[in-house]
Amino acid sequence: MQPLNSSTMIGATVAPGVIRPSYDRETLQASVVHLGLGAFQRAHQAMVFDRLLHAGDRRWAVLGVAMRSTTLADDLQAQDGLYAVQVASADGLAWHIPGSLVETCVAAREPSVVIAAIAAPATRWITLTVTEKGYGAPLAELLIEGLAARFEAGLGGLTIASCDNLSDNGRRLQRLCVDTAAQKNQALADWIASRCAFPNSMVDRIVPASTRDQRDAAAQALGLVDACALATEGFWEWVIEDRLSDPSDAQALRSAGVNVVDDVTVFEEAKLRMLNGSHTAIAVLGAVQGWATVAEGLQQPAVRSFIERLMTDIVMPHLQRPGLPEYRDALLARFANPALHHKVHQIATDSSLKIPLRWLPTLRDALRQGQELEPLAFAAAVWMRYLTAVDERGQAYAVSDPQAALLQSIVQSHAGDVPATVRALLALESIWGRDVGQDTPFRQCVTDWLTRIESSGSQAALATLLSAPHLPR
Ligand code: CS2
Repeated sequence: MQPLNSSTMIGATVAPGVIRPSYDRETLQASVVHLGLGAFQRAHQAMVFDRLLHAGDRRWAVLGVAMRSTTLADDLQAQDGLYAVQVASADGLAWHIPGSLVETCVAAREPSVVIAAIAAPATRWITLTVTEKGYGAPLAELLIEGLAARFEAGLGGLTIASCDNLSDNGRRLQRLCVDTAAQKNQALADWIASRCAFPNSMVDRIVPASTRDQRDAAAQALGLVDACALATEGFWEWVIEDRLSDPSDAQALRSAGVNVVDDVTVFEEAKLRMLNGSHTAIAVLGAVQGWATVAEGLQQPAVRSFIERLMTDIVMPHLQRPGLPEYRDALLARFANPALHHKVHQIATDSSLKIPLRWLPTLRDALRQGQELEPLAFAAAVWMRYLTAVDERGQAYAVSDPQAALLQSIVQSHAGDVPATVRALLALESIWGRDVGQDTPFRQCVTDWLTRIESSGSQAALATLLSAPHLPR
């Protein structure tokens, strides 16, 4: 079987029904630099840009930059930036080959390529999916070097759009860039602040990491070997703040289905707390109980009821996005999509950085207003059980988290003493804040749940949680 690339794709070998670029890719020049090449951007922003290219707007071709790892970038380069995406919706399966990714590179291996791309006259946008832990000095240095070259060449500013699951993501990135630049060159910092636009944005599409099965399915559907094939769901959403360096981009994005709004806050809060908050709860519970995927967990009525209750009773009362009951029901259906093999351990990765964004705001609101928070206290206890790195069937697993060593040493040093374990973990202010971590009733609640989980298992503890009367809706 031949590999997927520009010439094999054009040949008659690709199976009928596969949507592929009908535009000329040979002469496309990248005008978007994407930092954080991975599965998510390739099934989300890259497919939006592919729509714009299909519509004849040639300004959305992408240079995909992997921050460190070389495999994906090199595999994609060998395939001329092409890869297949299996889209699994209620209507069935469809295959797309987006064409917007025209080049790839690796920031750690060839930083000068990235800097030159940021400084290239044709570049108009930088998009980022560098994950929660990516917003530090190395990212800022890379961006600043590119932007400094742009500034010195007298070129225009850029739209720099963070597409990570962080609240206020655009403003955070702006502060990081402007503050870092100000330490070197105040004129550059002023230019970045005034000429570059950092829109807040909310991006949503469930995109599991690519698997061998996925690549086999792609080979079957395409008749070509695709080392970079992906699977995703039909649903996608991109809500972006109308704060763009070129204001006419708002219209272009809208034509491709992007929601360009004055304020993304209500969308971002709903997504982080409902979708991502539930995801993290499902992930740690799944890891502890030893099931593999989100969909597998949702098949259990108790897990489904838990997540439904978490969203309805605890999270929704503090949100403003319109149509929340429908949003919740759609999420439950998305989580249960059997075609998505979304691994719980993938989502449990970096939980110490995710909890403050996904659970803490809800806990804060609930405590402030004296409202119920039992399901999130249960989830917090499950996370603590997760840190032991052995599931309830006795299988060991790795806790993948930048703070894993600290978290696991806390759990080990207090083994057998639940109140001390809970006290020590809740004292970590970077995760629980001072207010929530030091709240005595909350601590008591988490202690009770962890005691139950340790004595009778998470399944029995969950049954107890669900047998308590529901709050009036
Ligand atoms: C997930 C997200 O891995 C995770 O932490 O919660 O990647 C989630 O699938 C996306 O945000 C969905 O838009």
